[in-house]
Amino acid sequence: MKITIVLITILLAGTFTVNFTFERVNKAPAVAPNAKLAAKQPGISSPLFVNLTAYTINAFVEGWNSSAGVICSPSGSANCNPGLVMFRGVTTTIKAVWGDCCPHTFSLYTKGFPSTNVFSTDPCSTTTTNGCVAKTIQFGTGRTVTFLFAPNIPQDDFTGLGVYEYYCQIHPDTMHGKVIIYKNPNISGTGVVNILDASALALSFDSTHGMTSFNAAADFDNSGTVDIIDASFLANLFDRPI
Ligand SMILES: [Cu+2]
Repeated sequence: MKITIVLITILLAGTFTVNFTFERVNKAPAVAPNAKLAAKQPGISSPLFVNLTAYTINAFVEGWNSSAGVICSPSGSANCNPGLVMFRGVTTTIKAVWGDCCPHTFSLYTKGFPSTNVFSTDPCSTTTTNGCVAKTIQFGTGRTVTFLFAPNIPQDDFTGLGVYEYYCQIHPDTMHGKVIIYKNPNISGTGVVNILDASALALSFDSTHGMTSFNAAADFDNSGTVDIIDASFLANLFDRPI
């Protein structure tokens, strides 16, 4: 009975969301489907959504997705330095578009890494635990660079979402946002968030780590419990390719 209710809830929510909320690629970016959850994370606001695994972001000294002469905080646009959403193990494509006077980089750093310690000479490694994880080349006039990355966090340690800081290494004070990382909602590996994934979540619903029914893969936010937050997250992404 419980499983049936959860499944029906997910399907109804998913249908509603797909029909009324999502924007397609090439339209103006919409607020991410999981924006409410993301916004609860400290320092994260206005996640952008192009499609589930692709973003385009504009590089200005004043801040990512700002514009020349408009510093992101406090006067910049609402989408300045947007929070980006990624999924563990899923390759995300970020196109960084040069926008102004100066060269930039798009660079990922570990959670909480301070802007004062970011330098263009920093070496980057995907195995680093305190510093630069990966970066693009410096890109200047007229250039667009494409950054591909598949995060390997969060681990199944039940300490919450994975987080990276993204910086321009040349302008880290102003060009700084957050990447938040969920586990892949496509548990079944079919390439689409579908009924198989909803079923996996339903079977584990209301369980906590340590219980036999607990499925860490369905604990998308890595909270240690498969709960309504995970169900809502899946519902928001239902029917989406990933
Ligand atoms: Cu820059």
